[in-house]
Amino acid sequence: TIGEKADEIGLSKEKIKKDFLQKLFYQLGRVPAVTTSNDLYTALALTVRDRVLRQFVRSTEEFSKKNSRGIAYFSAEYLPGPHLGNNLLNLEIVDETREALKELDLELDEIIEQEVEPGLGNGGLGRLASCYMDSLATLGIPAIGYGIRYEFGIFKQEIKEGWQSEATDKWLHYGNPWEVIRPEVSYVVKFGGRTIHSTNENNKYAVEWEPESEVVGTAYDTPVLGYQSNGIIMRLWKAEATESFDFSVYNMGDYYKAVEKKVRSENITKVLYPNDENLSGKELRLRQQYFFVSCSLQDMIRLNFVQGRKLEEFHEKFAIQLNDTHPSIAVAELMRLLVDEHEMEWKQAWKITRNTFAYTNHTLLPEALEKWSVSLMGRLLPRHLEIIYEINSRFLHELREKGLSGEQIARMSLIDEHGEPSVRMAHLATVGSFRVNGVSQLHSRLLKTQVLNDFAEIWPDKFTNVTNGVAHRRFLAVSNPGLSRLITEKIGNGWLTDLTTLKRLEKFADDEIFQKQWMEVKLENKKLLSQLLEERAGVKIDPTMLFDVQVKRIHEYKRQHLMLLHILDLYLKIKDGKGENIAPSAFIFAGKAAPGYFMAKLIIRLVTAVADLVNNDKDVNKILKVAFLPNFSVKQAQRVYPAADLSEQISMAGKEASGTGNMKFALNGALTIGTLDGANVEIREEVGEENFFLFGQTTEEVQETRRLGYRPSKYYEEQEDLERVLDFLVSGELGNGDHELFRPLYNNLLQQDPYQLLKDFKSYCERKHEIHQIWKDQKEWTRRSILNVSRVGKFSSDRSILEYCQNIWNVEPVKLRD
Ligand code: 26R
Repeated sequence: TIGEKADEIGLSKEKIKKDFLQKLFYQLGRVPAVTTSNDLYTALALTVRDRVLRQFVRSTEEFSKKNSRGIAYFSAEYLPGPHLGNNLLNLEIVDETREALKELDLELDEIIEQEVEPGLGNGGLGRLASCYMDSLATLGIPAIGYGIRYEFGIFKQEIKEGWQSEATDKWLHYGNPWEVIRPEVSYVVKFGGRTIHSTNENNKYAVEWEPESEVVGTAYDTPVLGYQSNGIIMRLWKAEATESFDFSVYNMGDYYKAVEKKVRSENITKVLYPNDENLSGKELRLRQQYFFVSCSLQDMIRLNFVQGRKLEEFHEKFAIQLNDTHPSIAVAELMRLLVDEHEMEWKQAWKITRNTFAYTNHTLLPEALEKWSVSLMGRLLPRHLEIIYEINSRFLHELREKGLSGEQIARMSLIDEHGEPSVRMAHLATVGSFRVNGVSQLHSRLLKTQVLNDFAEIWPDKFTNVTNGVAHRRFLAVSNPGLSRLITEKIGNGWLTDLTTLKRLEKFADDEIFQKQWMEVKLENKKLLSQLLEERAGVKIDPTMLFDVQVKRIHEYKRQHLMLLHILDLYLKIKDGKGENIAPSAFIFAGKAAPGYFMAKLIIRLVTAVADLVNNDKDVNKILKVAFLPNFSVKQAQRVYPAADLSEQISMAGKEASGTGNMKFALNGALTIGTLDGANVEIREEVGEENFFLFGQTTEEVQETRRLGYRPSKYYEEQEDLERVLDFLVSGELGNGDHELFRPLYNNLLQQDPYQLLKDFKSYCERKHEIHQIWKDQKEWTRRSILNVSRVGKFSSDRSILEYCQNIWNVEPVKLRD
């Protein structure tokens, strides 16, 4: 019977309870009477991990029988979020576990709360990698996610006197029950030194790399479970010193100096770099990139041999997806391994390399396009620089043969000769890949017509699009149980594996009973978020207010300050007694600023200043509230999306490659106010333009505005409301009477306004006004909310991964079942 089977494989309530107590006793040395909450969490995590590993081992066996092409996802960042709740869902033992614990007088949700998540990424790019791991596993694709096991993840954000301050993220402090160390899976990685070119015994030209130092990378595996059975691994590398870690010092016999160097070599995987910061010259970052790429490629070559295959077939058996350019040194490293270490001819090695890699671009921002100075690369990776020069010289030769102009050839070169010579990593990735993709239709088009236009012209077929998607099991099923239950009651649970079945909700959009249930679920979620905001931000919010939310990294291009200008406009109108049309609103912000990004930090300071002003003003605080939720993370995100009424996706058009928060909000029934940027375009297309609040210039209009010589002060002069709001920034009424505090923001907006807030301000406010009128008609709002959810089936990462399979990797998903 099913019951017996569940018991046998450990999925019954009884078995879970028994194992939980055993873990508590034998692995932690505790009995239920004396435990800390962390003991309870660890015991449960270990109980669940056993079951996860069982599924994982089964899938690995299945995969090796199938012998299909394996996918290696190379990403410097992952943001898996808390594992426990997600794994329980995927094992389908949420209820059994809840019951088992209840019998011990324990509350599952409280235990889940204890988990400290791995913050091994910055934001969108890292979270996308983890969404893709979820879908790869669920769809049964033989895949492995390679990355770095940072000892300290993204910094912990605290708010002190209104400012962001950073603390180290000690996520491993209580141990990590989800990972399995593999000491036997380890590789040596070399750095620095020199290359020796010679002709060997067989009269064959050979290059030897004599490094200055070496480190060892050791694998730490975290199983990632898919829904209902499959499991793949995320393999993260940790750096350790080798025995003979430093030749120059070691040979000198200076033991303590050598130990010092040893410690330094272990620094490689110490800490994740926050993005948006000026990373040029950050040697350690290049070390990190090369380190994890080299370990991963060596691991794949080993696997290739273990599976009894020839190196010549490498590209047939593996595809490597480069998550942005961060791992793009892999192109040169694979060439080095094939040519130098495995003595393959250059031409053949290049053919294999170009048929192995595919590259995903995630940003068009010029300051985020990675470059490494030739001098740094030559010092750290002398052999790779030679290989890059060789790739480049052959490539430029090809271009000359095609008859391209000298100017165009210089633009396409892997080496940027303007100023300090540097290697353009996006060019290396593009030349070394068989496919290049952007992450939304708009972004892929801009990639082809602007940033990589020269390449798209010579290789039109290389370029493609895969619109991002999100793990809806985590961002709906796990994080919004109320809505999930309601949806499943209506249309069954097919949406868990096929999100497009949400379409079946459409016919209930006008059903008044269903609308009422829908509103009740939202209200419950809003109550929970209110509690959290009271605890963490000290702001009391009436859950019946319109929850107007912007959560994402803080960056000028995302324009958090546009939302703030609008809030101040409402504030001033209420003070003038002209607030009658304003719907009671809670404006909720969260997100981290890169520690070295002054403007972003000032924007956070402005949020807290506006919050102080608004929340403490008796004329206003019945109508408006403002809150900044500190330390945004996957865990926090899971509590925010379910409670949002309005999703703010207001970046300047052409700047947000895709956005993925936009999808998570819509999936949880928030309506969107947004520009025609990134995936907003496609969300609007899906939900219908009448159900999406559009504002602002298009990408083309933005570019035209700039071309014509944008003068932001024109809008200040022409629009009284705008003038008043901007002047208010430096009136001394914000930030405890300090006139100068927000002056840099004020000056920036009036003088440059690179993201054209002032130009879009008017249309933003108009849309907001309309939103407030519609909000007053709760039935209409709810109808639109239901329609939004029923039409966002496209944005599951399952769909994205299927597109990668079909259009890029050329693999078939294999569904494995019990
Ligand atoms: C090189 C360094 C400065 C750096 C810059 C930017 C490192 C990392 C980044 C993060 C970028 C690449 C990123 O996270 N991009 C985001 O990727 C998401 C997933 O595709 C998109 O949804 C989002 O629009 C995009 O900003």
